[in-house]
Amino acid sequence: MTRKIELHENHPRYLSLLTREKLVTGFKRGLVASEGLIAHGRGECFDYLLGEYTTESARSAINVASAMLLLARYPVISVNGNVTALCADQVCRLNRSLGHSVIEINLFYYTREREKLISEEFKKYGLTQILGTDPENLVSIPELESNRRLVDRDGISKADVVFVPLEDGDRTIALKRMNKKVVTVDLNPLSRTALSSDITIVDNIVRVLPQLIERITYNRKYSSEDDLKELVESFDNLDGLRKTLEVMKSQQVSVL
Ligand code: PTJ
Repeated sequence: MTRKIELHENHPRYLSLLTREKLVTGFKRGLVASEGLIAHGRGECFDYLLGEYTTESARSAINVASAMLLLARYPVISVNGNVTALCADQVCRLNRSLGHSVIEINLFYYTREREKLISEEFKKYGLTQILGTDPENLVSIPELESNRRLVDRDGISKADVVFVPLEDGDRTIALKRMNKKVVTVDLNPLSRTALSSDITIVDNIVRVLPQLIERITYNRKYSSEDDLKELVESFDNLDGLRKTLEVMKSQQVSVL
């Protein structure tokens, strides 16, 4: 039976419902793991506490992330089912705006079929090369048991900076042990990924990507290499997380 829901732009939760619908559609199409729906629900809950907007701390983290990605020798963008369903088009735009990055598929709940569907989805947006799909080219991340222990020899394995939105904690910590710089997007400021990354953008991935692309374009044009280095070196990730928690706390108080 086909289910039909009508979304009206003037509904107070229009954007949230639209995003949820993208996830559900992605699940039905086989892009998203069933666990991805649960992960999205957790994200929605933190977004609600945040007030569903890009905070000052998130804006600052986005700016620093743009600097780190521009300075990177070999940046890799890691994608999973949720990221694909929500914003494959924006990920491709991000990749183009950087010009020296590559995209790699890394699935926590790995199936060959889902990997293939995700790969095809990215091709729809003009991407010709996607890493992580050739078994001959995969190498193990040391000390990591999950399915994501395998990374591409030409991708994450040789990256200096990895952009890993909606990442699981074990894997982020493993990437740090491999001396990678890690930039993440995670609505939960208390997750192990948020706490162990170099730059954590606590915001919804659908709001982050357009702003990150805008900052990359701006900083490439107007900031010197020294300006970018200064931005990265003076950034304090834990301070940003503390400020975000304060926003969540005051948000709760203001509605009571
Ligand atoms: O496609 P796969 O198999 O690689 O699986 C992807 C998921 C997301 C299911 C997998 O990586 C997973 O289980 O992740 P976690 O450990 O649940 O972590 C996901 C984090 O992303 C959580 O802290 C959520 O709060 C957060 N999150 C969920 N949706 C969003 C989000 N953060 C930003 N924007 C979102 N839209």
